[in-house]
Amino acid sequence: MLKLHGVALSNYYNIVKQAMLEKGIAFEEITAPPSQDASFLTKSPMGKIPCLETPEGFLSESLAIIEYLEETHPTPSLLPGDAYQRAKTREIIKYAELYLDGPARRLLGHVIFGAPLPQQAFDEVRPALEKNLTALKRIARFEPWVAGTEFSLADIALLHIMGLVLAIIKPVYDWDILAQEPELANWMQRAAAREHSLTVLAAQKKVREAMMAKQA
Ligand SMILES: N[C@@H](CCC(=O)N[C@@H](CS)C(=O)NCC(=O)O)C(=O)O
Repeated sequence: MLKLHGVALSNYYNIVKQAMLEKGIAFEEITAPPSQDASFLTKSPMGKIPCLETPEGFLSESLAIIEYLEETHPTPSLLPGDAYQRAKTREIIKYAELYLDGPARRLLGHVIFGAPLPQQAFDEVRPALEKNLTALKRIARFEPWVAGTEFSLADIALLHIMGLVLAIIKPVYDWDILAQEPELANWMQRAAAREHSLTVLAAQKKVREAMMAKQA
């Protein structure tokens, strides 16, 4: 059976987990935080989570993993049938990863682990996110799903990446993107209401609350 290594707090872990649930793939969850330990680096060479244990070996990088799952378990499909639309779907995923998660993550240590607020990141992240969200809106379709009429990997990726972005920018900037972006807000509500989104987000909330209780 496939084994998904990581922790439910991680948005990237949750992207892969939801893709597996949506596809009805049987898998086991192995709790493993990110680590630079030699033994973990043999599984995930950057020490990041998630990684997937397959019968042929380990795979890291969530996009590579979900593409593998799409090829090995083609139904139900989470990518459009048309090559151009498939590429547009991957384009949204890359935008979310590189241009939303990337900048927001610079403030993660402060928000999640109570590290000092890095001033340079504080000054740079909000303008970067404003620019990058404008770019994302140019390719997002919300018809009703982000890449078009079908629910896809782009919805899963954007849902969990936006979850991280919102959890960071609210406390740091008191910035409520969803109040400013009704289309994005409506889409997010729709995406978060799906059965498997609810399962994955509930598991994340449980871990987050346990962590906060420990820190208090
Ligand atoms: N590009 C990677 C990003 C994964 C990632 O950044 N995971 C975080 C947890 S959400 C992590 O492992 N961070 C620890 C680190 O960067 O060393 C992917 O798509 O899987």
